[in-house]
Amino acid sequence: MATPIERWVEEQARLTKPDKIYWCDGSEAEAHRLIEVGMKEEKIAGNPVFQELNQNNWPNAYFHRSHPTDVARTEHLTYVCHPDKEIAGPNNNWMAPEDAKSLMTKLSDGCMEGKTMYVLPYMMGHPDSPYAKACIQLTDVSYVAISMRIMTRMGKNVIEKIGDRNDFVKGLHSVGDFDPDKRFIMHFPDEHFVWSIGSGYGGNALLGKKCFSLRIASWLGYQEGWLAEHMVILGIEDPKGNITYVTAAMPSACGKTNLAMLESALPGYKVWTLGDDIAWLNVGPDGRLYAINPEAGLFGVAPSTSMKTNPNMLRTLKADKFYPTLFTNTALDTDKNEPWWEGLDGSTPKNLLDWQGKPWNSAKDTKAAHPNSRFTVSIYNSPTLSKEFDNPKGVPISAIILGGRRTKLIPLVIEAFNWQHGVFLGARTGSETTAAATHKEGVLRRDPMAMLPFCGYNMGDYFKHWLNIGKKLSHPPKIYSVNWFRTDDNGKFIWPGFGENIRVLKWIIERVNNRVSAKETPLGLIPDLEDLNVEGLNIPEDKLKKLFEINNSEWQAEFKDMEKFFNQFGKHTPAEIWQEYKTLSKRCSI
Ligand code: SAT
Ligand code: MN
Repeated sequence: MATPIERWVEEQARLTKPDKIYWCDGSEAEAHRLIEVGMKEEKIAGNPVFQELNQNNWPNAYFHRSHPTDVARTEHLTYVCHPDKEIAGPNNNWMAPEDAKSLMTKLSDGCMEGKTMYVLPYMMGHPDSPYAKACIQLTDVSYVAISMRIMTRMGKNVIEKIGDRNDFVKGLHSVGDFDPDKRFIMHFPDEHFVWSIGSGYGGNALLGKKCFSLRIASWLGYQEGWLAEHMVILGIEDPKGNITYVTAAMPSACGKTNLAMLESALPGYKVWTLGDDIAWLNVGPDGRLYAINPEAGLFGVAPSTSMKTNPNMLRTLKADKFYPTLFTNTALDTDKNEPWWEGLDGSTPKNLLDWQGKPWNSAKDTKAAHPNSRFTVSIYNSPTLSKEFDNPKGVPISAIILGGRRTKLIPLVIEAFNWQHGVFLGARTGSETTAAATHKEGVLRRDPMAMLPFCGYNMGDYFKHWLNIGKKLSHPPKIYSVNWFRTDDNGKFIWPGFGENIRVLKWIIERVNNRVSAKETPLGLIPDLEDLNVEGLNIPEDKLKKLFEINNSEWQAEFKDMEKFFNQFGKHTPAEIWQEYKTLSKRCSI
């Protein structure tokens, strides 16, 4: 008798018509074989899927060049297919599940002809964790199979774990013919099913990542009483050896990965990494909030990664441990056969191919590496990996940090008065866009808890869910808003950022451990300046004060914008959020 997994795989194979079906076991020997297949047999836009890089300087590293139109997530082609549009909310593209399925069935008919279908059994979370989920993804390219081996815990044991259950998480993926007009990423939250065609890019194709672990998991969490969040998880060790665990949510280009692997500028302090992208947060038996990272790898932006911005990431990328490490759409130094990107330490190599494989020189007005070029590397390679990473229970969280990029208004750090106020701080979070991403600098986009593209249901209901989780916690974490990006009158960043951010983390852990007091302001609690260690930074006192300045007249436009944002969700925006909004606007009135 066929098992539910076998039956489901057969059904998908009848539609997609692969030449072969290969069941992955997740072993290292298999990864070597699949890399060989990617180097010798499979091609994307005429290029081999993998190219071996200089193994002396970059152990286990392989290069991948994507289809030129397939370099990032495509939010406008991403749909959340709840039966009712209102459940999806204004924050999601929506299609009725039957319509989405008939469209996808048409596009998928025979899409794997001439190819191998890889069956990938994987866990999101440690297999022994009560919070982990067993999943099966199908794909038709070795790049995705290998990437999933790095990013998740893949193995045959998952098949045994699922056994004859039917409720496993399902993902059907095909790169199709990479036609952007036939590219769709469809989510069916009630069926725990993601169906994606036309793209091989991380967030569109590694279906355990944003698609399942955020969009669908956020919906599961809403129903089951937990949170799936776009957050890093880290442990901060003080000079006495005590470790305090925190999570942090930030929109892209705000230094989330750097924070997760921060190299402390303060002696005696150390950061331990548990995750750089996703946290699942559950209420533990002791009334505290526990975090696990469902992933097992890091999928980070290469440009700007250097020994200055993130030395621990470079150490991770060079570690000779987990096989393999991938570089996607970086430039190639052809003399050394090494990956290269803008911002990497050292001088620009003489002979470079750009991310599309064309000779490049620095006189050109283009970037050699694609701005969204990526590395895919196992978290086990990280020298800062927390010893709690594999703890099935997760780690107890003492502080939740919510950040954005704001040149004005938002102080360096604020502590929320209480959980409800903290949820409001997260809900109002906005970030200014950077030139690299949009060509329009300084445009403010609201991105609550950095979840706007990833919340798989109505964001108004999501705020309510956060408020409800707070009620279940007898020892809730304190909530903080941070902003590393405030500028002075000349438009220069006041705060040095990077490893110096430990100074803010130090204040936060002193607060949660009741070691320092704080000053009340209309926005929340801020440090007494003598409690913020700025020794050696040479920030003049007037500038330091500017980091915390509240200018009521500047806030008026902010209130209008917030109101417009919260109004979008209509009756779904909780009364508590409006209450916090009104209290704050009254306190900051002119
Ligand atoms: O969506 S991905 O995980 O591929 C990258 C991102 O964070 O945008
Ligand atoms: Mn992310």
